[in-house]
Amino acid sequence: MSHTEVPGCCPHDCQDGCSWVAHVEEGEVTKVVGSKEHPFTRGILCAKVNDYQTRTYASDRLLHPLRRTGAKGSGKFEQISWDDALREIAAKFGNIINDWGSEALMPLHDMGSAGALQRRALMRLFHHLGASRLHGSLCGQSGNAVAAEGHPISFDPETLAESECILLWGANLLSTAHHHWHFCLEARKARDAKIISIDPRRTRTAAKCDEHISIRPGTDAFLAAGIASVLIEDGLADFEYARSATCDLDTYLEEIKAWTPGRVGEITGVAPSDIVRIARLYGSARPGTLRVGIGPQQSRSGEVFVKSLSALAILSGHWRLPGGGLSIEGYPTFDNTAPECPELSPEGTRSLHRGQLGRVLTSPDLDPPIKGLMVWGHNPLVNQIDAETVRQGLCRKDLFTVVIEHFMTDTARHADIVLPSTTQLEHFDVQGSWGHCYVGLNHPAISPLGESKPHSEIMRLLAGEMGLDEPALFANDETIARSSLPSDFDWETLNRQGWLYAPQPRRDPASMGGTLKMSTGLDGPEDLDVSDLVPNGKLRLLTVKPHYLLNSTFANMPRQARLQGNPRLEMHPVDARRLGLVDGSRVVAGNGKGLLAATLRVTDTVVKGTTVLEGKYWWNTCEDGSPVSNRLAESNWTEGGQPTFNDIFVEVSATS
Ligand SMILES: Nc1nc2c(c(=O)[nH]1)N[C@H]1C(S)=C(S)[C@@H](COP(=O)(O)OP(=O)(O)OC[C@H]3O[C@@H](n4cnc5c(=O)[nH]c(N)nc54)[C@H](O)[C@@H]3O)O[C@H]1N2
Ligand SMILES: Nc1nc2c(c(=O)[nH]1)N[C@H]1C(S)=C(S)[C@@H](COP(=O)(O)OP(=O)(O)OC[C@H]3O[C@@H](n4cnc5c(=O)[nH]c(N)nc54)[C@H](O)[C@@H]3O)O[C@H]1N2
Ligand code: SF4
Ligand SMILES: [Mo]
Repeated sequence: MSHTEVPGCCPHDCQDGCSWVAHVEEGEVTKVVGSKEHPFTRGILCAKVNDYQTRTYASDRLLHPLRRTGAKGSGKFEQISWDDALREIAAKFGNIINDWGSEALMPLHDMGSAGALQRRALMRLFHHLGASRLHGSLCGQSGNAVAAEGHPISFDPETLAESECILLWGANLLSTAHHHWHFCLEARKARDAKIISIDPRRTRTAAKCDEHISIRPGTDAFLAAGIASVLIEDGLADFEYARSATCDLDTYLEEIKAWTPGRVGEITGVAPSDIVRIARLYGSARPGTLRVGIGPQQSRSGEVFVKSLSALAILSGHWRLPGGGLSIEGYPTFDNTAPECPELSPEGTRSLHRGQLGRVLTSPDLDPPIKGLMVWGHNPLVNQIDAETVRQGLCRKDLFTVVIEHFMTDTARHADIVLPSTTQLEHFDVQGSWGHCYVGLNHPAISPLGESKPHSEIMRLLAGEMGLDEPALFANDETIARSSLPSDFDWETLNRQGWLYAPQPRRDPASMGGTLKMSTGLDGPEDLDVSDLVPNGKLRLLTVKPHYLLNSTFANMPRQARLQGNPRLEMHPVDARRLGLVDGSRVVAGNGKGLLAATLRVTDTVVKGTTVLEGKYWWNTCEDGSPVSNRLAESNWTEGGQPTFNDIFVEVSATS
């Protein structure tokens, strides 16, 4: 019996960037196992991905090109050949360019796959055609905006093991990046580190921490200011370090002075004695670390949140030591942009924010309007803000949409042409990471199922069909992959092993030459009324990452869907009592924009005034209403461009 083991990596949007080994028996993948040698993966994949082969072999997998036959969204399609699909797409794109100009074409991708080939390669074609470019992100954009001002927000996460106090600030590691938890445990074991969760929910992670500080969402910047004021009061601030790194320490100190633990407690809901205690623990650790998640960035206070934590980390001086400072992301040496060949895009081509699809597709002012859209690795109808506007945009009769997918997602249902994409077991790819310092490489374990194709091949075929002759559009996979790596990179080891450690040098705030701004622009305490934070009597709806799903990926897989369970809204018993709602009943959360249907779970694990939906479900998951929270979200972005997914305020009532 033939047995092979093929090194590969998980393609998904996750900071752990695992490496795996695919076991192939008689040409069929029987299991995928986490790589034992990879220092992050340590032999274990997560509960979402540890049966990845069932995704590849799923009976509802898309295996042939499809053409829409019913209304957009109806899900009615007919099977067509690749030749017909390519001919039709080439002709439509050609006509759009002739009639409306190249910028009327929009490519749209997110992190369904993180690979240089699966995510990036197709952009070569669009850049060469002069299509609208993309910028921005749906994720971590507040952190990116603050990093763009010069604030370091990352270091090698393996050095977390050297910390003496880790504040997991809005980061639910045991669900969202559980391999990072190893390094917290190492710090606990070797240095007796205290691990503290600051989160509006007692998450799986909070339950394993030394302490959980429950906080009102959106008030973290005040807590950071309160902790800073205690550091100053108790002589735990490192003014010398802060002065060397920044240009406005005095303004910051003036700003912080007013934020006494008492005042901060009123706003955040955190007891003043806890604020003082945590500040002392954090301030006297050598070093202390802020490990910060993405969830709290997804509201209008996103940038203030990140800035205030960066200021706190600078004030503490913890950046002086490895493992100390502020850690949101982590990167290997890997150029994500190069495989896209951005130089092919004509100078002056307009750029569109990838997280504003609803606005882009429906705005009467966009000139030229988008007439041709190609989406891959993204399910915008669930994941983009103001999903109803996205739906209206995707339903436009004059919009030609191509979706490249594994499954008939809500977004794919709105396509004119659906193209079947290979899964990670069927194609070659290479990827960086946004959580650690390893590059990953993926070998195909089996040939593509059905007529599915890798995206790099789709690019080459489409370029040929369009009669283009730019050589970059016909580059082979290895050439595209290697464009993301330095020329002296040890390709041979990466290729054989499937991963390679390639850390970037540690960059701390002091290395910025005293240019950083610490001041966070917080209003003074006298200007703030707690009741301003949540409109009268309403609850803030927080959407948090599901343990068994990856955003909306896997929501259609039977095992993951069963484990995740039906959509639930969690609510504190005090709120439930006030609203006359009982555990287990069907409820609707509503606001002026829409309704969300779910089952109520009454639990004191969530902070009062908040209701939590764990998960991204497809539109038609429940018979009595949709559980898509973005249907209730206004089209809003922070100044730095982060969609404010968590600024949804709702009334919750029993289903009548
Ligand atoms: N299992 C699983 N893993 C995933 C994903 C997934 O969908 N499922 N998604 C991946 C992606 S795309 C991302 S971006 C990462 C995200 O990883 P995380 O940032 O860890 O995940 P979130 O659930 O968005 O937010 C983390 C925590 O922030 C808390 N939070 C929300 N608002 C606030 C606030 O105002 N203040 C504070 N202090 N806490 C707040 C939430 O209660 C939540 O427990 O996870 C990745 N990994
Ligand atoms: N309300 C609310 N909205 C949010 C968030 C939130 O917390 N709350 N989180 C935001 C965040 S942090 C993020 S990152 C985004 C995530 O938004 P998306 O990136 O849209 O996330 P997914 O739901 O995982 O959708 C990825 C799609 O890619 C497909 N896919 C996976 N692998 C491949 C492949 O190899 N080829 C192709 N063609 N397709 C593939 C999957 O089937 C899936 O449909 O959502 C954002 N939206
Ligand atoms: S989703 Fe994350 S934790 Fe799970 S296998 Fe992939 S990289 Fe690892
Ligand atoms: Mo994300």
